Amino acid sequence: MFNLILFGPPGSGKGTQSERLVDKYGLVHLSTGNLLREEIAQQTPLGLEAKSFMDKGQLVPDEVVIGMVDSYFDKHKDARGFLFDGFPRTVAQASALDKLLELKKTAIAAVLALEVGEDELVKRLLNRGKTSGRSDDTNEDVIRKRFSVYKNETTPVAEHYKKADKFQHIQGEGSVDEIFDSLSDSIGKRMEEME
Ligand code: B4P
Repeated sequence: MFNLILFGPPGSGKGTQSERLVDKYGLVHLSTGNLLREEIAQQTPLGLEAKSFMDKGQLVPDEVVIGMVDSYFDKHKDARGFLFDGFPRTVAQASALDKLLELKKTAIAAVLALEVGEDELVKRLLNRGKTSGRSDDTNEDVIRKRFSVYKNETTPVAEHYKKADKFQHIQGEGSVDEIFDSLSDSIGKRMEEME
């Protein structure tokens, strides 16, 4: 299996690039943000709980997210590999993911981190908010809150993978095509190393 984590702050292009990468490499896309928004759309109890956190720019509790990932794994037992988008977002989620992958006798192959400046991120998210209907993208205070949560709770996840020498920075500003090419170069090299 080839398992990849796309890492980066809100609005850095994880969702945008993931859609293309899963097509190119035949990976299963696991976006916790998308899964949570599906739960909200279906008005499930999990979705209603998640919405109260997401609307404030906070993270959804670890146990909720980890449970959701676990059942997604069960539904995709034959996957050639996963692309994790927006997960893990805390060190507890990263440890849980290590354990889930260990049970499948596999591990993370690479963590690619999209680097984008904060002003550009705010611009992208407010712009998306005009058409996406996402309540977490329309209010600049909520967007800033998401950045502070990212700094405090999610950046420690990078250390978790840097220790294992699996972490690489990718320039996340530029055209979607340019960034896709940089990501593909890194993935290609990593796949060769693993052969
Ligand atoms: P997510 O759905 O993961 O979304 P995101 O971080 O906001 O966006 P992403 O980086 O995917 O940006 P995108 O490509 O769309 O999270 C939403 C919320 O869900 C979180 O705040 C949290 O509450 C909750 N949540 C999710 N996962 C969780 C977890 N594991 N634990 C706890 N809570 C969790 O790009 C953004 C915009 O930029 C788009 O409009 C796009 O068109 C544009 N764009 C992309 N690339 C561009 C480029 N190169 N140039 C210009 N614009 C670009």
